[in-house]
Amino acid sequence: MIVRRLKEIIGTERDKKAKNGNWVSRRFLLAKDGMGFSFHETTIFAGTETRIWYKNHLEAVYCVAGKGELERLDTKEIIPITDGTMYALNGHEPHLLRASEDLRLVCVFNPPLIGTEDHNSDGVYATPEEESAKS
Ligand code: 9YT
Repeated sequence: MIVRRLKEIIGTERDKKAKNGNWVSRRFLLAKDGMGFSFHETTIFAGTETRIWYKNHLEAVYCVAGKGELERLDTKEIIPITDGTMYALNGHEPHLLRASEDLRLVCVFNPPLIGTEDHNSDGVYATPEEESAKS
């Protein structure tokens, strides 16, 4: 059994800050934990817009606090995001994620992240194999 607390993660390698400064991701479970998915708490900072396209992953997101919106780049649909909203990117949908207040999101990825992933200029996370080969 694995038990982890946020205060044990902050400041460690599981505490990943985006290089563009838009978000911080506390990665409670990663590929090396052997669960078959990774599990994160992400804060998207107020006033930011993040381009995302998880072409190599499936992601489910549950908002527990804050306000924002997701704009699908394929359909132009705008989806408001507040406490209690869940969305699942089961079609690898490219999108923009905007926060008007700090958004606190619980996120699950399949395949699991290895831990060092950050978005490239298209908003993509590398495959686990590509990401491992970087270090
Ligand atoms: C919702 C989303 O994908 N935000 C970007 C960070 C990501 N959730 C992560 O790596 O934890």
